[in-house]
Amino acid sequence: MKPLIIGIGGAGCRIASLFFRKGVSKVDYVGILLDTDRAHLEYHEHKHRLVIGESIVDGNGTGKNLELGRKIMADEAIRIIEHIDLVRDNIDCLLVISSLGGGTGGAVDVLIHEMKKNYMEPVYYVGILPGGDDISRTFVNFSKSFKPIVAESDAVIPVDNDTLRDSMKLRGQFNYINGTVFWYLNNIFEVGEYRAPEELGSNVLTASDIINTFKGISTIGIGKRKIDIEDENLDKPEMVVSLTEKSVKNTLTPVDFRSSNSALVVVSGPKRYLDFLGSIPSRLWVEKNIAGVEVRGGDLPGNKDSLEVTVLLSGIRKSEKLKYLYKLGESIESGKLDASGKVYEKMKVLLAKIDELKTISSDIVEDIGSR
Ligand SMILES: Nc1nc2c(ncn2[C@@H]2O[C@H](COP(=O)(O)OP(=O)(O)OP(=O)(O)O)[C@@H](O)[C@H]2O)c(=O)[nH]1
Ligand SMILES: [Mg+2]
Repeated sequence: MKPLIIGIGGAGCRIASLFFRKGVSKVDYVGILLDTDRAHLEYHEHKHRLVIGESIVDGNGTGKNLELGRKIMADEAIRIIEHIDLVRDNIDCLLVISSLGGGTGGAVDVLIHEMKKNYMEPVYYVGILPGGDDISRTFVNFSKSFKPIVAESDAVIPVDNDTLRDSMKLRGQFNYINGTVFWYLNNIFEVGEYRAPEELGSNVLTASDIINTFKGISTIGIGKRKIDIEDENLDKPEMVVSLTEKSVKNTLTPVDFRSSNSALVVVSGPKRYLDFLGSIPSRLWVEKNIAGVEVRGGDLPGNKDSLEVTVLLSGIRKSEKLKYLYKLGESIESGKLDASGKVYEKMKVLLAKIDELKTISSDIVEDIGSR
């Protein structure tokens, strides 16, 4: 499946750039990078770059000012669409990547609205959630940007930096997280991009399987296991099921995977591991464990020394983390929470409480939607 990737703002451009590297994927990714910050944009080598809002912020970024970002996005939407048209070639979808807490990145609903008017292909969105290291302004921006972006996009994948962070690392967290985001998304986009008959499993997925699955709030999970010689005698379908269970707990943002409406599983690994039942055990397990009944599955023989189960979960109705961040942003904005205080400390305490109170979790989409 070939997306046209649009990286916006600091975080969005850094993640999008990973897709434009040569030889990292079966997919021939195309796209553009946009930022209000000239210096940040010039750092990237990609050919198709566009500084936006120069007449307003003179290439200096918005400084987390969402109102400014919105004004710029509205002024520049048509010019951006013209640039998208320059790289648009045989694509299956458009994918916008940005941070939900940035002044530039949080303003993309305006652009996505314009894109939906111009293109037949679905428009997906990947958004970085604010987290532990961020200033309170980013939480406020998130609570203002999330709902309009969900409303404009065909599907949204939130990315939780706090979950994906490597606790062993002191530096380079963003690089590490961005690499993970690339890996997870690329596993899904490689579906349908077959180069040789040997790559075709017994159940073959195509781009339309993804399009039919991918709707509303979504996430991707991966369960992976290196294969040892001793593994050859183990029960392979059982191994696939256990990696599936791992994958739904190992997603880009913590969600209640059981509340998903649709899902797609891709099982990849050495052919001999897929010959018997392939992705079927994984698909059946997901079917049994999510609310919806729409589950698609396929296998990708080929690669490597490991068995990998990638799950795309869509139409998610519950995520305590999203709900919590949304409320946190609102509380700071309304002055209920002291914005100068250490947001993260409070967040940790509250998250612990939420963990205890999981039973009173309610529907995030309806909850946010009813405001
Ligand atoms: N995963 C990830 N998160 C990032 C990265 N850079 C910044 N962030 C997060 O993104 C948010 C800040 O957004 P930026 O992308 O820097 O903001 P922007 O879209 O450039 O908007 P401005 O306010 O105009 O600079 C914060 O929540 C950061 O923690 C990155 O490279 N990777
Ligand atoms: Mg910036």
